[in-house]
Amino acid sequence: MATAYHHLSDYDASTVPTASGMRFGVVVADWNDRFTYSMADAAIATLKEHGATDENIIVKHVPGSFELVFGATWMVNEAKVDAVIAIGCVIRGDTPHFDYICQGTTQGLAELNLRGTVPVIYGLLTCNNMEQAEARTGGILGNKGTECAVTAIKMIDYKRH
Ligand code: DLZ
Repeated sequence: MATAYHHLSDYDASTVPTASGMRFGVVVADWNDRFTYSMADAAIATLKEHGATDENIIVKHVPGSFELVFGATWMVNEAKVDAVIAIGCVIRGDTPHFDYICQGTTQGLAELNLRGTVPVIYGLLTCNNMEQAEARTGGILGNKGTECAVTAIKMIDYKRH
């Protein structure tokens, strides 16, 4: 569903399995931290609301969104998590840099998913401006972090059944 019609923090809690015993990796890019930290906070709060414990939520930071691929790979290989939530925010500038970061990061995260072992959840905001990022990180469209957390729980459950 298009974001314009979908509030990112709205979901039916009765459809979400318990996250008790599930182990999550949260990789957060520090670029545009005003937005990425808000998404990470929302993701962690939602995981806990559904029963995840602090010791089962491993949070690590990377400098920018481009490093999310390495960060997520590390989580999969070394941290033995059941799912990874990759959180970043790229905002369009004057050069094509935006396109390269978005493309490289998206491709990398997609390739990790193709391994078919640990689901990697796409928490990368790709925005034309600050207003769009604001709207999706606790603004009028909710918080993308909440949506990512619910998706992570559902994907771990998918693997188990
Ligand atoms: C260099 C850069 C630029 C221009 N913009 C962003 C951005 O909007 N969001 C983001 O997460 N990261 C940005 N970066 C940093 C790159 O992701 C990366 O950290 C550097 O190119 C070093 O590899």
